[in-house]
Amino acid sequence: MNVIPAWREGVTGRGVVVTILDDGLETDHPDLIANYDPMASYDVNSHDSDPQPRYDMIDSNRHGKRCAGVVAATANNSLCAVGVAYGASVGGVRMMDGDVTDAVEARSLSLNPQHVDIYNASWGPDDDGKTVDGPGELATRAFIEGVTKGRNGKGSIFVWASGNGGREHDNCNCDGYTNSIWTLSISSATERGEVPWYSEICSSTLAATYSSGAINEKQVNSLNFRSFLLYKS
Ligand SMILES: [Ca+2]
Ligand SMILES: [Ca+2]
Ligand SMILES: [Ca+2]
Repeated sequence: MNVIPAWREGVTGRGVVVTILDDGLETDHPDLIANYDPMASYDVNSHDSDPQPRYDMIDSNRHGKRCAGVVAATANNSLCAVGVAYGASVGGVRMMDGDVTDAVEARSLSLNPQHVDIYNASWGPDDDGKTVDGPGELATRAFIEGVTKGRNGKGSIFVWASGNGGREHDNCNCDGYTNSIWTLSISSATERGEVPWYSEICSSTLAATYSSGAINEKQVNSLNFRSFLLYKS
């Protein structure tokens, strides 16, 4: 990702607060605990302040932790990975592990907007190649409030995944979250710089970054730490 020259200039994400709107976040993960920010975290699904994921046998709620690690896993601790912005503070909003209603989305998108700088989301309409949908009334209001009043008036930053419906020929232009003027829509590239099988190609995409490729290419790889311990035992 050509990120090392940025680190050398001292740009590590220090002073920046990111929250991951997803299926939860392992707050005590050994590679996240140092950068974990409770003020950037909430559990919308269970109405409490702890976004710890719900564990099951197939570790289905690992995506939020995975995103948080890519952003802000701790550097130089001889553990796991290094986040692109390893100096950033990171929190998680648990909101995918239940019905994702307009109210759930709005609550997540408006968490502590004077503290959180960047909201990272990878959800939206079904990636089935036939659903055209976008944010409802409450989520739309949350976007507008965020970009006009968040970050003390500088505007909240909403980063959006462009979608995983490539196999179904889904098109991210038909996704009202990625094509919104209030979000930055980010696509992915394989380690060889090619379009991955799941990727959706559309004009609302602002940038692309490396992510998992095909089975014989590099993947973003992770388990929840507690699940990892379970598998090892
Ligand atoms: Ca909880
Ligand atoms: Ca690490
Ligand atoms: Ca899609």
